[in-house]
Amino acid sequence: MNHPTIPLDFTRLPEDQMIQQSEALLKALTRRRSVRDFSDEPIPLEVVRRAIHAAGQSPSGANKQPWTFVLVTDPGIKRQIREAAEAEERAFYGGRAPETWLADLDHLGTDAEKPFLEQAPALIVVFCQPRADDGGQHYYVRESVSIACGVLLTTLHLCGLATLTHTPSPMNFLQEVLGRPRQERALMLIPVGYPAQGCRVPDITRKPLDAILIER
Ligand code: IYR
Repeated sequence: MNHPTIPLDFTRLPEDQMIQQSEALLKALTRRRSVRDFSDEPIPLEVVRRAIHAAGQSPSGANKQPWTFVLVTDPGIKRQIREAAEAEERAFYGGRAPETWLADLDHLGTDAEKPFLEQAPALIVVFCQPRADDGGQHYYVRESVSIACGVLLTTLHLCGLATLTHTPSPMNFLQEVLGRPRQERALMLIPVGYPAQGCRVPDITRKPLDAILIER
């Protein structure tokens, strides 16, 4: 066993600062909402690139970092993505989805129309790499990439940008439209931008802490 190590770069915070920070982050994250009505106003793309860089710091199985983020701003590519996504969504809403699933979506007011795929100034398509380019094995791929998506959504929110996690299913078309290698699989499509003027969101609540936390 001879693996190289370096000293951990860790900042020990005073307890009052830890508490303050945890309260501030909870407050900020309580205000994150999925947005489906975007302004077409441009956003600072360097913020998005840096958020992707931050997401790339996530832990991953055997540190294989099995993710690719494709940042799409080209209107022609956005239109292609919208058209292909809406074709899948029409099949979903038009019969592929079970009645119970559609009933569960009713309160969100979603349908097969996805104008946000063109309105939002940027789309981030997150791909999983089940294997490396050279055929090497990757591990816990969906877990790893999902963690990176969480970091990405959180970072974008804290940097003042609205997002949506959109998952048209199946998402194979994204691989084709974006020219990604065969082994990559799209996991999530994330429109990013400012909310449209007067944007409204579904009236939903989150579970209270005592409904999601068990302490032993
Ligand atoms: N992918 C579809 C349907 C949909 C599914 C779930 I689960 C949602 O939380 C929201 C929507 C769509 O994007 O409309």
